[in-house]
Amino acid sequence: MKTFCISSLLLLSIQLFGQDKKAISQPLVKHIYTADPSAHFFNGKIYIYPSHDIEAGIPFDDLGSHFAMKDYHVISMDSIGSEAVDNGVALQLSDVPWAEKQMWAPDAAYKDGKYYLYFPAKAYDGIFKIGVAVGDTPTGPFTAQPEAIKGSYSIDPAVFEDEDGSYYMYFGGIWGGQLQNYRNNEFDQANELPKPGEPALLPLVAKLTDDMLEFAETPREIQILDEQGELFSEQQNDKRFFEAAWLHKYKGKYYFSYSTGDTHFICYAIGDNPYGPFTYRGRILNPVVGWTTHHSICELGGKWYLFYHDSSLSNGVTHLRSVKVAEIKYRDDGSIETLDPYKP
Ligand code: FUB
Repeated sequence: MKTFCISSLLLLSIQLFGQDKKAISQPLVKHIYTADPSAHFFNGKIYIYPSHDIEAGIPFDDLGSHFAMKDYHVISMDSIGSEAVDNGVALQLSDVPWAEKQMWAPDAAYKDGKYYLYFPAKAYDGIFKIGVAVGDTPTGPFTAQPEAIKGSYSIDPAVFEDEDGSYYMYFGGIWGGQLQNYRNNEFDQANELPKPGEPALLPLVAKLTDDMLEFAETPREIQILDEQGELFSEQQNDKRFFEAAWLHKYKGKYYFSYSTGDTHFICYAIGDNPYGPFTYRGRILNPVVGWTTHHSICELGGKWYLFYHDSSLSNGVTHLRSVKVAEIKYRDDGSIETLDPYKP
């Protein structure tokens, strides 16, 4: 995630273009800024695990330092359209021994009576890692493990429970998310983004241990292929992975979805197992107001919903976003209809 001049241009064009357009959804809560929603249906209720955006007074930079979040709140709803309740602070930075700053996009999972909150943050060496905190209820409070997950790195964890009871974490994000500094799971500051014609960087997946606290295996790259079975190149930035991974299953197929970052789309690719490869199928969400786009997908009462964010409430301030929800529709062939977040 990164902010630079082109982002202002894009934002402006969306706002100008959007003068006669109306947002298809309103922020779920307006008393705080929330972003990066990971939605789950636990015990008959909807729980949303978002980032809690704040104005920390940190100047914009290309590393996203102005995304200086310090805690997590869990939002709950009885059903789509009902009141969204802020359940207060579920975990704060000062209670995470290994983390120094920037609590970015989290996710949560449930297993055997416990709830697990997964979150990225920068450790004291300036490197993003992914941590886990454990709670007895979906809204916390959560108690952080003393150390980050061994072998974890970068940002945007998304945890998927498969029907056989296995849990997998998907993660990774380039630019501010530092994925470009890794090759074969090893960090080297000298590593950079691939050149335009080279294969784009890929997201990672790792199965979790039975206790949900560690990786059960070395993270593996996830291949996202075009229709010819080729990997996308770095310059195919309207289709290649940037950040914000999510995995859901629909009619026996695995749908891997993600943000393209600097082109601001939420795209998806379909595969036959949790490790991929996944074949690109299209866009789920067109660009929103604000530079970042991030989402989750959840089935509720037989309908499918996209939880996403935009910066409309803050009049376009990139790091002050609001979580929204809209229904998505599948076609008979399993493809997803692209959602336009603003309609005439
Ligand atoms: O909220 C901080 C970062 O912005 C997230 O980790 C990215 O996915 C982007 O939404």
